[in-house]
Amino acid sequence: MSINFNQAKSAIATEIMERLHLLAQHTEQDGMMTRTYLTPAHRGAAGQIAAWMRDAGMSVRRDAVGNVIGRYEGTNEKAPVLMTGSHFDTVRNGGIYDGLLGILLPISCIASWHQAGKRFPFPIEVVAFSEEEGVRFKAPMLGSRAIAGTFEQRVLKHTDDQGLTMLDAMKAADLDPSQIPAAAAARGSIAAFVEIHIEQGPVLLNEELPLGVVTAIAGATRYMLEFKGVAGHAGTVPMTMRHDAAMAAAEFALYVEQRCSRIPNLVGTIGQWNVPNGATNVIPGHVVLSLDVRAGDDAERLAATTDITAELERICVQRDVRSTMKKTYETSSAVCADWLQQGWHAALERIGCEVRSLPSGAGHDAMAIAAIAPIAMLFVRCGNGGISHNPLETMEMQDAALAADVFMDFVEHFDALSTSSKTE
Ligand code: HGY
Ligand code: MN
Ligand code: MN
Repeated sequence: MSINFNQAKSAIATEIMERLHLLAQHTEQDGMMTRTYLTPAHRGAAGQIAAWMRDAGMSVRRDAVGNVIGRYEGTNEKAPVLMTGSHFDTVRNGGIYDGLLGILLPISCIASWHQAGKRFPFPIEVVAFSEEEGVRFKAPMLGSRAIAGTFEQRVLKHTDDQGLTMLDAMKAADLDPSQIPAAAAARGSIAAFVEIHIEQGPVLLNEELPLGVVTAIAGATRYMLEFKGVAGHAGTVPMTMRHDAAMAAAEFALYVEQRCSRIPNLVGTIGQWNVPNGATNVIPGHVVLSLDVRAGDDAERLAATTDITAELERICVQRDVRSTMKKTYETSSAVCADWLQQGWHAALERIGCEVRSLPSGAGHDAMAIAAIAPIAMLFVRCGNGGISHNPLETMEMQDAALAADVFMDFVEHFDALSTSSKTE
């Protein structure tokens, strides 16, 4: 099917791409994109997003975890809201599109409707979720969990690398943690949540497709591990007498790779590996690792984590090394509502785009909101081989324009879609 690019909202796309680059200036590390929860860069970005929401004709509120929520009123204020959005925190040295596209695209589309005086028989809310990556306090999806009512108070005690607790960071940012329960959306108040996000993978790029419809989002389990051996002199302790924490960790890491290579859609990653106070001439006595295990199928993920835990024990007994393994996060896979997927399919066909459905290996705020509302996601093609969580992350303006076209068409047909979904 040939796509008439002119139909696409190129003016909106220009604005989205310009704003993505403008927001990237709110970073806490010069020369790279790092914006973690409640840092000055994070608060600067929140202020800029709020200003763009107001310019687009939305009322704006901030909730107790720092979500920035723009509301575009409808003609029937009692109708459940069509919620959209994504996160505005980033990983360290990440890309500028992850999360932000799902905030800026709807804002620019709403500005266009606002200019045309167009309202819908339902309100639209764009949520800039304050924390999804879990980088600063090792607790992901804070923003979407607060709205879903599944925020866990225990994470307030988590500390950042400087030893500051999340509670203190919130208070320093003029947030009131006692109001977090009030941030939860009322039951039935959300008709649907739809998230637009870069694919963060190579599927659409390899098949030369601009957009894709997500079928399900992979579940994940995250841990922090510590290995405790015996530090010693690198030159004098014979290899057979060592209790080397790093070698135990290395054997564990290779097992994770081997176990998670057994089936497609099961992945295991050790993203952080620290030897506190390590030195070239000292046998490591202490190693700290992170572990992230994901699969589209929850049973496969749980089988893998069971095996990995058992192997950790075997390695430590064999090497006479101690270890701890603390689960810091776990979420089941989330299925996208069929009727919403059909809504994306219909919008893609009306715009003239091929329909391609695919699962998401990456986690998204949508999986937290799935606890209280039907969800769906639209993926946008990534360049550079689909790389993400990397400064090479990139996407094309033309694909932003098509995504805006499809999103606007989806919303303009949403009332009929949600009505027909109730009669099925
Ligand atoms: O880790 C993830 O999948 C997401 O980017 N937070
Ligand atoms: Mn991410
Ligand atoms: Mn993301």
